[in-house]
Amino acid sequence: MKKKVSLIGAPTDVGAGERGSSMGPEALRVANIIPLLEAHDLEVIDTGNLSGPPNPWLPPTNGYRHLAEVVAWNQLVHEAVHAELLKGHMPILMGGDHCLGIGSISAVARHCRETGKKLRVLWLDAHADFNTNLLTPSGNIHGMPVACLCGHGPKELVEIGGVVPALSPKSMRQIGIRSVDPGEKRLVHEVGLEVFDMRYVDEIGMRATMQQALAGVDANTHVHVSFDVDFLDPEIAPGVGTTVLGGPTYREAQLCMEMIADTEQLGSLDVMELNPALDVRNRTAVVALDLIESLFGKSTLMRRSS
Ligand SMILES: [Mn+2]
Repeated sequence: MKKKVSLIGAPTDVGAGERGSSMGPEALRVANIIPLLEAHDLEVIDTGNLSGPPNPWLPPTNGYRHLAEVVAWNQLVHEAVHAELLKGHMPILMGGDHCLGIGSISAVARHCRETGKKLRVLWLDAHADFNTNLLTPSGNIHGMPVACLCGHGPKELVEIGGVVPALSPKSMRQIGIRSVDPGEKRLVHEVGLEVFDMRYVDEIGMRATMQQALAGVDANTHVHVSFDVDFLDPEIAPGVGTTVLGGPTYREAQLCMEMIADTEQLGSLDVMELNPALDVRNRTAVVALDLIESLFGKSTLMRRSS
């Protein structure tokens, strides 16, 4: 029987500092996400787009921008992702800005608790997304999802998964990080989050980095990938709101995805921060999809699959 994959569109940019990631789901559809996944022997169900509150575009209150809207969107995402997991489908959340990782990953963690699975979250991002309202320079909640998942943040977001913290920092590995605010850095160290930043990737290479990030993943592990498209070097992926120079090259990113695919434990995926308003002829969506195909076992090279 074919594996079933459910696409969930979350067209919002309420957590971002730049408008446009709300168009991300459609950009992925236009770049053919459905037929491309079907070509990898998957049954693809497009559940359509979630419908949440509009972006009021207001300044921060108490260090948060649009907290009520962010909460509403994350509750919708949490329920949608959890419902697909219950059906035995693999959810692919099409963002949307990365604040929605709170709803998505809290749902995956809840599902793992309910089914007795171990969880490994791979956070592919230029940013650690570990800000709090006291540390944040901007108030944009897309800089805070990992902190919220680990129990640091507003009650409404921290409690979305039913258990606090929704995620133990021990379950997460961050890869590709190259932009962290000073206060954020302190907190990341304090909670003991394992971060493979770009310096690390430069020094030991993507292969050894991924071997470490995937160490301990076994047949009872649910691997969740939270793919912020700004993980990639802006040279290949200009269509994001917060580009940071010095990200993984195309080949490095391919290797990263291929090594995740090799584990055969991918259980859910977020594709976040794709911003067609900043893109060039949808090329960032095309690159993101190319990498997603590798995550689903597309073999670009000469190896035989076993
Ligand atoms: Mn992010």
